[in-house]
Amino acid sequence: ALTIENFIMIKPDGVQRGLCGVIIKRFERKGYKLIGLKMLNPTEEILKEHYKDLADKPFFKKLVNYISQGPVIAMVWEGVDIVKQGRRIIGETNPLDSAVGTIRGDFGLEVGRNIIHGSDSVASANREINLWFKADELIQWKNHSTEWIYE
Ligand code: DAT
Ligand code: MG
Repeated sequence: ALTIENFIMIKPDGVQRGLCGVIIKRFERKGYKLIGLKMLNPTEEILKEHYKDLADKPFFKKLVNYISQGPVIAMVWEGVDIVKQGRRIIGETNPLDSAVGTIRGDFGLEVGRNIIHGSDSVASANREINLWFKADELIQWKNHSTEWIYE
């Protein structure tokens, strides 16, 4: 089982609505390991870099304004298949298309208030982790449950 890392961010609506605990719990209970976490007010600069692939989209400015209201919770989660499984835990981009049981499916209604970000590939996860975190902000630790989560 190949262990990888994923960048997950609770957006300002998730923070304001008091969903941080339940969101973190969904990754924790699945067996993933939290190796980085911080609250911050993101600058427009970092958000424009983070979402640079969407710079030409008509919703780009609204998207950056929404998340730059802050604060956000930026996290790095580690474990097998965390990028793909993270997308499954989060749901579809539009909360109305997201299955009940996913974060967006359970807690959201609009694409412009979809609560959480998760990287869409291993390459973008690595890019986003490097954008949001310094190396010394990632904590390598041994979870005592590891041998009861992994065979
Ligand atoms: P995701 O967050 O599911 O990876 P994305 O990377 O395509 O989705 O887009 C990033 C964010 O941009 C998304 O979470 C919400 C916003 N967004 C995407 N498509 C949109 C649309 N059609 N209208 C408004 N906002 C949109
Ligand atoms: Mg995306």
